[in-house]
Amino acid sequence: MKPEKIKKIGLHELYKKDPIKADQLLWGRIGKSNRRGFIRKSALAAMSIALGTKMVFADHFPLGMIPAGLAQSDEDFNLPGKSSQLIILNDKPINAETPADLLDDPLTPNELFFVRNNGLPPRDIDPEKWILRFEGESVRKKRTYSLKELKSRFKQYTYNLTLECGGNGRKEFNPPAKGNQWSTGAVGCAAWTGVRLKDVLQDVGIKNNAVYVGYYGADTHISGKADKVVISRGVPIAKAMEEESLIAWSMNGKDLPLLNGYPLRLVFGGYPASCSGKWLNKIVVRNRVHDGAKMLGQSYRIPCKPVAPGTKVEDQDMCIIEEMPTKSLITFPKTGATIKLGQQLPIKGKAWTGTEQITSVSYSIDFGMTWFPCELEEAKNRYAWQSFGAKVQFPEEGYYEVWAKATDSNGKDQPMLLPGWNPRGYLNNACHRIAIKVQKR
Ligand SMILES: Nc1nc2c(c(=O)[nH]1)N[C@H]1C(S)=C(S)[C@@H](COP(=O)(O)O)O[C@H]1N2
Ligand SMILES: [Mo]
Repeated sequence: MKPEKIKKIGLHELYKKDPIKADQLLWGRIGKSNRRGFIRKSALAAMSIALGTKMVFADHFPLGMIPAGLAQSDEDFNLPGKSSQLIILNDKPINAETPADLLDDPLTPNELFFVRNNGLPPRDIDPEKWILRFEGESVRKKRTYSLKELKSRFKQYTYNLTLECGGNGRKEFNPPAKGNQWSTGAVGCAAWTGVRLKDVLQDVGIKNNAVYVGYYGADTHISGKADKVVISRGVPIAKAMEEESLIAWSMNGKDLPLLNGYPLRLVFGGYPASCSGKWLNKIVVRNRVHDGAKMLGQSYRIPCKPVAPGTKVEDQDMCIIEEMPTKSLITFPKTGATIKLGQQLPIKGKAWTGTEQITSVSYSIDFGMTWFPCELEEAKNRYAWQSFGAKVQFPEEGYYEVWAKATDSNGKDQPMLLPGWNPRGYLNNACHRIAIKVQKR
């Protein structure tokens, strides 16, 4: 869209009318980093319009700066339904992560929950007309349900479920892996409400030969090709049948945000979040491992056997990621905090695992030589993250790092250094570290 056209509609109105278009327009012109980052020169014309007036001396405005006037008007320039504090990693498709210190809430607020889109969200969503289809070799008969029917026919459940992108932590791998350079923030835990996938599958009727469940969503391919599937992943039938596996329409008591799959999505806690299909409109029950987009090749797979960093691994030697590993994050204080010698430092964080629950968390201030136990909250349900905390004392002034390490009910804990390198940079569950400076009183 030409800048003249934006002016006619007005960016604010456009935001109200068509937030996705407005966002593509704005973020598409800002370039690839977040808006405190880099602006292309060509973006300045659009910026002037966004600012509501001509940007005098625009030619002199330094690259790498963002107009202060934009930084202030957070409400108008957010991703729809999202906080301006998310860090935008990619604008087309939209990918945004949550800084560690903003994951301190018991449940991640909707506006702070990360966004990982592989394509473009659907437009003109009418929840009244939303249909979910069931197909595939292993359904007894094809069936459809309206969103209304799902809500009225089945018992509703709410679980706290952690979603983490398989690529969370990718940024640290060396040699680097292509893809969104997530640091630590492609994770969140929300209270999801919906119906059990297994209840609906039972209602549909599935054959004994069912092996896998795959999803399709209403988002569209970045290429603009209408028939090209963005992503169609899924889970083994046993995972689909777990009590906590939901077809959900609500997050923390509210409608799903548009960017997190409004009006309907799958939620599989403990599995890579890529299994949790957004804008869900079709489920296929398969008599073999689902072979949809991003199930095959190298996507969401790791080498079946460990390899040396940089190794090229053939497709047939790559295995599908299932349970996510044990992980934790220090969410308070923010890295870089300074305290006075003699003061106790309260630390807080979250820990989660793809299997059952976390049984202990410990911290170290001497780079892993000695570890002390943290207090740990019980899991509300399986796959919910658990809060931990401790009060830390430092012996003398200087630079420290606080490290945290979680252990789950299978005895699995976290590596201090990067875990096994893999071509696409998945499953980095290395201990999280924050820097602390202790100064004389
Ligand atoms: N339809 C659809 N579902 C999707 C995706 C997508 O691009 N389209 N991305 C997947 C990936 S890779 C992740 S990590 C999660 C992210 O969920 P969130 O954006 O709600 O945090 O959604 C998954 N479900
Ligand atoms: Mo993901």
